[in-house]
Amino acid sequence: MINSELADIFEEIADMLSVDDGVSRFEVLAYRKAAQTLSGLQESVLEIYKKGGIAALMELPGIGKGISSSIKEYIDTGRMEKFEKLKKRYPVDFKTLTKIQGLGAKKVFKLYTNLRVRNLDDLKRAAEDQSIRKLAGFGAKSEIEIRNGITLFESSKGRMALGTALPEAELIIRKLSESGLVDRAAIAGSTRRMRETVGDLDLLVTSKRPPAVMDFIAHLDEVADVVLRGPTKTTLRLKIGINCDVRVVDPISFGAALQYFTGNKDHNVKVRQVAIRLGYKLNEYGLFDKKGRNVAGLEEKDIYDRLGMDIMDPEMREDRGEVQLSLKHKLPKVVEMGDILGDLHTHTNHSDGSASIIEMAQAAKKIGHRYIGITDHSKSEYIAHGMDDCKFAKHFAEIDKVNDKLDGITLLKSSEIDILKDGRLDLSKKTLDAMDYRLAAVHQNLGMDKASMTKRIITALESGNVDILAHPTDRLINARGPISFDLDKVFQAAEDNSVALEINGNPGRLDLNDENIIKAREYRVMFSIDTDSHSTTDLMFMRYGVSTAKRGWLSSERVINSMGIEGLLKHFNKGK
Ligand code: DGT
Ligand code: CA
Ligand code: CA
Repeated sequence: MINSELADIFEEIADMLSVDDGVSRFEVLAYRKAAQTLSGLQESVLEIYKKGGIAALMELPGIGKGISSSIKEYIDTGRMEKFEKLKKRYPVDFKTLTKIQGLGAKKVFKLYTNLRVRNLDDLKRAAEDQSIRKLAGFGAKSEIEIRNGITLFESSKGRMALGTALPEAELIIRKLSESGLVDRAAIAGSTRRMRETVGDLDLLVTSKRPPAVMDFIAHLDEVADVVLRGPTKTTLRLKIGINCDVRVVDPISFGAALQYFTGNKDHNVKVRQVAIRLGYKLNEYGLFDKKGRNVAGLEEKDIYDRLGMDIMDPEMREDRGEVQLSLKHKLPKVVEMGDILGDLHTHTNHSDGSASIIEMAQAAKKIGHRYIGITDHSKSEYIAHGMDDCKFAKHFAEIDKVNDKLDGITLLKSSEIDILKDGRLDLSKKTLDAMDYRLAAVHQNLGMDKASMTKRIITALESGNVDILAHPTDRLINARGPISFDLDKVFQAAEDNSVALEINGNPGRLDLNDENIIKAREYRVMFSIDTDSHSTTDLMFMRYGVSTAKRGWLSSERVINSMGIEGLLKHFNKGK
């Protein structure tokens, strides 16, 4: 969707401006904020602009006059003059290079001016022939980090983060639905299972006019190329850099096709084995008895019913034992969006967020939350404008003031406290005690060895001053691997010290991920599903967190933010 194109452009503008000492930090920040807003926005800016013009754009958080006119320029002409000019001046692929672990814009620029590194191939060469380590400010260690970063980047290439893929799939589905050409339309595949990355999109529709549907999708704005076109299946190359399979299926097969193309493949194999055992044949056209009669296929549920199984959420269809449990009617009940009563990890413009406290509270109320925890950064995160003890005193007073004015939602005072290298927290006991709860995270010195990192995290958990361990592994999807620590030891320490583990729903993180949730569930720990919002629109990331929890088979009883405010505060105050 155009949102991600624009977000990439603004991010790259920010990168290019940031290497120029003559440009103010605020201008750079303005572009980063805009990029952040756009990448979190679930509705297409093109639609927003069509409906409400520049004024509607300017209502978006962090989008001012200049940036909204740049958006308009891009919508109208497909180009942005400012970007083109900067690109001429810096013929460097900032977009790719800054994705490599260990490289920010400034370092990329240094590599360009000193070693003429313009793209990934140049970077590989420079890392291989050991010229990076000779540069001031780099060294052997950072050269190795860069080399590992390149490997990680290349191994993830081709799979797109769910946070980009899902809104795109939803946009195309909506366009198909509004076209008047289709009767039913659905997302299938890994996107429907809410896997953290997606290889290609799989869409299903029913239509009385399949050729017209194929024509329609081939001409969508989002399409770069038609890779393959058949009478009922078209494969598109989308501009965002991912393929999309669109299949037109017979209405009586819609449920069967949805079941089949949702997968995953191993789940399908197991379900098909059940069908065979019962004397049926199952494929994407339906469930058929021995005589070849179609006995189910209209709805997905009809198929599972007929096989004596309970239908499960798509997130659970990963062949992790769900087929066997479903046959015994013993599937666990997993957390749902409706269970979530609040968000315990959000930022405001008091640190690196773009919205004010009251704006965040109102936005949270609007989506049905009963409470929202404000967790602005602590001082060690100086890049994110982290606050010291003195600033926190004022900040909390401000939250109290806003809270008094609010109706129907409660603000909770907290912070995303930095866990220092030695495991200490970087705020005073007095500040920590003034909070309703304490969320802590590792942000710096990520390269520590396993034993030291384990000790560092456990020291923090044992301090008695941590209620939630935020984004525990600190990985960034497709960009940065997890920090290295002993998961079992940390989960045990979380159990011993009543620290909840976060499931960070920010689609760039999804941390803990499904596999780690499954592992952590073995311990008597609670979980907190949060968004790590940096703007009001980011609050919508909750669905990614909940789906990740579903993929980890987590029940709502294990989720602290499914509690009402009284229960939650009681939980935090236990043992104090
Ligand atoms: P992806 O695209 O790599 O993120 O993962 P999926 O799960 O979307 O896989 P994809 O697009 O290759 O196929 C979509 C679904 O179609 C897959 O989840 C299950 C079904 N499917 C594909 N190939 C087979 C197969 O050989 N056997 C069975 N039973 N199902 C298949
Ligand atoms: Ca797929
Ligand atoms: Ca596919």
